[in-house]
Amino acid sequence: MSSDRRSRVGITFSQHVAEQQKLYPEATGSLTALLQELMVAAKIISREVRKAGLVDALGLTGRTNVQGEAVQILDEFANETIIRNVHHTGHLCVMSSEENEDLIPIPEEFPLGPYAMTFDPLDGSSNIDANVSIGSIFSIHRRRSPDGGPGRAEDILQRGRDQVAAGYVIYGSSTILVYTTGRDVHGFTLDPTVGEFLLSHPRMRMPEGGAIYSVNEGNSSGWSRTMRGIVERLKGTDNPLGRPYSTRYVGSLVADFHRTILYGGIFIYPPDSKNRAGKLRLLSEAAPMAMIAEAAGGRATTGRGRVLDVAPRELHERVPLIVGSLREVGWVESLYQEED
Ligand code: P6P
Repeated sequence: MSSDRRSRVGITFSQHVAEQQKLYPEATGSLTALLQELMVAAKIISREVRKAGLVDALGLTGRTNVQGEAVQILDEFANETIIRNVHHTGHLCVMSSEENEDLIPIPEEFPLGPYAMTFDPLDGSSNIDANVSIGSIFSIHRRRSPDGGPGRAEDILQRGRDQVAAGYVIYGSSTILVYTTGRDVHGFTLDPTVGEFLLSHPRMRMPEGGAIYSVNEGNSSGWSRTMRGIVERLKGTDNPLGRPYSTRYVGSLVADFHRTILYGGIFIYPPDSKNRAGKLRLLSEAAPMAMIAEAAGGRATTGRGRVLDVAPRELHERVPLIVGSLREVGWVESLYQEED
């Protein structure tokens, strides 16, 4: 590790974002402050996730969310924690959550701000009871509607390429934050003894190629012929690696993505007979992960085009996601183009 990288490792997230802010002359400090508040929420969620089994916080609430998914107790807790930690800060004009059918307005008693945030409060939550890594994902855009009044759908329904920041927190063997404001990708590990996210992965780079593919093959009967052919070739020798890839699949996007950005390879959630547009949500899952992947030197496509170029039409729109190393994602894209 270079001396520059080594000298920065261990600084706090707050110090880091304050330093990053200097790279943007037009910065007012509002995004920095918003990210810092978001990390307070992440620390609270991490504490709750870690002790969930002990305080009977596992299990279901009996409700289902807008996605028709059973809502876990921790889902609700994470959702409320994020909302409560940022809605009064004066940095946001509106929010949207995977757990909420409609926009989340900023309460009238609080000031409005220049940003709009979309988030998945606890992605992969169906894995909670099995103690499998889960995570929070966030995506931040600049407000587009006229200042003054409450934020609107147009502030949320923006292309991924216009995000000003994106990130995730993975609650695994340790709690790690990975975020980007578009230039670099940085990772921070929560040190519970001091209660701070400390820089542990400065300037993360997605390996140009990898030896792992990650997809839920249980859905393969509902895939397109092209997708079935791609996965068969990944298991053989007629692929960029020249030999069979290993397969890893957690079923928690933050875990599968985090492994991919560290080790390289490819993660795929393609359309299938149950999810004809794919299962992952554009605004709260695919677009933030795509911004991180591209900022780290990787690539993210729907199979038909760059994820970051997709113009969202509704809050909970779903898209196919093919993300990972340039070599593997580029190869998959070329096979899709042959299909056309
Ligand atoms: P499947 C979790 O529910 C999630 O939204 C993502 O975290 C994950 O990548 C995907 O769904 C897993 O879906 O159908 O493989 O269980």
